[in-house]
Amino acid sequence: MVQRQTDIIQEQCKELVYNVTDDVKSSMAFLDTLQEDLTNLWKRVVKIDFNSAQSQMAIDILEKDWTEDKSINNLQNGSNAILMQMNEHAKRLLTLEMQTANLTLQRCRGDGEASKRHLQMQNIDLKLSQIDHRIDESIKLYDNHRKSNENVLRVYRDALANIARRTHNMSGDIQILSNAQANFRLDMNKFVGQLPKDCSLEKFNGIKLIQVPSLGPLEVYCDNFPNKGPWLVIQKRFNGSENFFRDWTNYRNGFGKLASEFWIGNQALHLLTYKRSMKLHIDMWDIHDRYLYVEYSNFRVRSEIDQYAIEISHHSGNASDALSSHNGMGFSTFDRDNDASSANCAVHHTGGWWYQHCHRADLNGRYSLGMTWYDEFSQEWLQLARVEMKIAPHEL
Ligand SMILES: [Ca+2]
Repeated sequence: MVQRQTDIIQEQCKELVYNVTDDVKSSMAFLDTLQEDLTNLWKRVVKIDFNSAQSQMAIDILEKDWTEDKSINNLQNGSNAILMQMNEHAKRLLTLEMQTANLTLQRCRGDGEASKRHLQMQNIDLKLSQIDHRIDESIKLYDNHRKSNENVLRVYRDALANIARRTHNMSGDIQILSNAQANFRLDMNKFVGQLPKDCSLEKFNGIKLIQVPSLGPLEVYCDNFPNKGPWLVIQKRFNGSENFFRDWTNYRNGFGKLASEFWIGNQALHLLTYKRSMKLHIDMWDIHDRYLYVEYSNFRVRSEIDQYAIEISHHSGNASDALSSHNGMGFSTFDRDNDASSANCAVHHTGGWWYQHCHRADLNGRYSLGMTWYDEFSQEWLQLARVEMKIAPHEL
């Protein structure tokens, strides 16, 4: 843009200079013409002077002859005619002098115009030099900006190239990690797939890792007592160290420690029992350390949609069947009242259980005197100090 404006100004200046130069040339030619005219006039004046001098000589001769010639009147007339001619010459001379003066005046004016144009040209030269100076500054500024922009652009391109390199390297790392993760997942699935689905192959008591369908690997406690196992322990209490007065979510997910007191969780219970029939064995020791047990050859827990309702039947054992009366009941916690009572049995008995109206067995009730079993054989409520609930596949 600056370059274009500069070109336009230079063109205008050149045109102006050309015009002024033409004017000066015209003035000089005009002056030369005037000079020539003056020279011609001067020659004519000199000629007139010469004629006047000759006329004067003729007059002198005539005056001399006048004293001798009697026809003086005729001479007088001739003299008058010559005087008239002289007057005419004088007039023409005056006129020429006036014309000369006018020409001189015009020449002076021409000189003034030339000076004025000379000053204008000087001003134009000054402006041109100022414009050149500004153009130089603009060009320098433009160069500086261009260099600065080029530097910024170079830095930006370098940064972009670095990012591209790093991204490329990173994408390689990501691919490696992704492959490693996929391999790990395959290994993990393979490993989990090889895990047992229960404790049936375990020969020793302890914490084992099994595979629960739809849940994945799960640590459980396997127990070889009694000898009709091995058993997968779903609940254990023996010292009241664990709080069993918990909400629905806690009972769904399970709580406690496998090496101590715990509840395996209603969701795991459902997934372990809903596809194949399991048997439930319960070991009980009352506060007098008397051992009792019951066993149900059919035990199943329904899904959460069915409130983890219990299905239980086919009792055996040295304690009577107190749990079949809970058959079909949904699980209840203090925040989910699924019992058959107008009261909230979970709140009333500070536990979570398949309460009905409210219960004949409450193995998750308050540890101190609330953990009970109604034994019809002895027709008494057993006050339990220790309980273990455990399951095993029905076919064993
Ligand atoms: Ca109720």
